Amino acid sequence: MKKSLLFVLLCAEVFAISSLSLASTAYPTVPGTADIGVSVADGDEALIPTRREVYDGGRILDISHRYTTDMPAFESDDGIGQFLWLPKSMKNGSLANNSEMKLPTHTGTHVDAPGHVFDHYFDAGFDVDTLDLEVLNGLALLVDVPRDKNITAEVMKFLNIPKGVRRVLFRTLNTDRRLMFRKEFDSSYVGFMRDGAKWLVENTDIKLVGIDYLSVAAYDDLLPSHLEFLEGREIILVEALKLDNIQPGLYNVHCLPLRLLGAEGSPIRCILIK
Ligand SMILES: *[C@@H]1O[C@H](CO)[C@@H](O)[C@H](O)[C@H]1NC(C)=O
Ligand SMILES: *[C@@H]1O[C@H](CO)[C@@H](O)[C@H](O)[C@H]1NC(C)=O
Ligand SMILES: *[C@H]1O[C@H](CO)[C@@H](O)[C@H](O)[C@H]1NC(C)=O
Repeated sequence: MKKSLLFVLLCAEVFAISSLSLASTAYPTVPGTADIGVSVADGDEALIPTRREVYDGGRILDISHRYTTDMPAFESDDGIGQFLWLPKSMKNGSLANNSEMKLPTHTGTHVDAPGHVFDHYFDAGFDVDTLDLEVLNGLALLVDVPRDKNITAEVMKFLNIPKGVRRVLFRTLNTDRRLMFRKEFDSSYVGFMRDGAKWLVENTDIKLVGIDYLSVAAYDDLLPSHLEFLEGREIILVEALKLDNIQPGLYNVHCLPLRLLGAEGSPIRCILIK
């Protein structure tokens, strides 16, 4: 098993090198922050908040996308639009600022629960509150997928992910194309074709499937791939991860959804720790 894991890492390395130059424009610019906050002078000092993608000298990597009005929404050209309001503000005489938010649960970096595509699971209550935190937290492999294909059974075989690997973050052409930083939804994103999803379910121990655009399923196999993954109620899908500028390899992943009773999706904060 060790030997084949090494092989995966080596393969991943090769693809990483080819994608490195494309991804290197991602930082230090922090997309989506231009319209948030203005630097305010407080006495002599300017108050400028820090926004980061990595913490502790690179040990902790934030792989969640920042929620912004211009982030893409599924099948929309307009982005997610306004999602925050400030019904109580200090400027308006309130003691504190209290904002409200409204957004679809499958927005930005998010998780899918079995009720997403199975109505009887939804009715039975298989919501995001029932997802296994052990699956969502632990050793994870970040792999680079060949850039010229969707994730088919053939691609899954080629990736040769060893038995025993339970969490895999699939980095694809979506990251190189910076699709999550574009307001317009793009249906040509890379995702799992049905046979790729089925192959993963039948031939691997993977229980957490992470991907770098709004859906793990390719647009052409949207429902079939979701059905393959979620039918067994063991696999957790984490979508729209931000995987730019990270070396492929093993990390500890930590993903925590909100405990939304009755919801088949939830925004999720995911980080990697080296
Ligand atoms: C301030 O309060 C008024 C009255 O409740 C409301 O109409 C207005 O929208 C508020 N303005 C802001 C900036 O919250
Ligand atoms: C992946 O599939 C989508 C349709 O779901 C297609 O538009 C796209 O070109 C495919 N990507 C690659 C790299 O084959
Ligand atoms: C909170 O209130 C302050 C002062 O009224 C205002 O400048 C600020 O914009 C408010 N906070 C947010 C998050 O809008």
